[in-house]
Amino acid sequence: MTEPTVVVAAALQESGRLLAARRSAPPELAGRWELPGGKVEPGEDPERALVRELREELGIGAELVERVPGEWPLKPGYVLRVWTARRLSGRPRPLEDHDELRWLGPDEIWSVDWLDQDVPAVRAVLAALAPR
Ligand code: DCM
Repeated sequence: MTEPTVVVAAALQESGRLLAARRSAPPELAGRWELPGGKVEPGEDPERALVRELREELGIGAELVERVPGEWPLKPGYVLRVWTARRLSGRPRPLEDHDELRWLGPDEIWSVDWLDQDVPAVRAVLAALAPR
């Protein structure tokens, strides 16, 4: 059995808002919103992969805070893992794969059309961010 390909994504938070990104490709995902991220390359550390993806896709420097517990199935052979993250430098811009970014306040989280597979991940992010 081959291991699933890991897709890593970030819950970037700033001033109590969460960054959502609207996909521009591929056609079947275009227009839907996701937590920004992408595929881990063979042999690549997943956390380094996520920092790389945030630099490539959004043009920002970021550091990961903690893994959000859980793992969510994407298409067959792919799983999604999520980390909370903090922006260190740069202002996010939709450089690759996205055509719009939005910082969502607590009341706006469900105002965008998240990819089906990202919905349980976003719920887990909210649970992880809830005041403890
Ligand atoms: N993907 C997803 N949810 C995310 C990030 C990615 O469902 N938050 C999916 C979309 C692609 C695959 O993972 O099918 C790889 O993503 P990318 O094309 O961004 O590398």
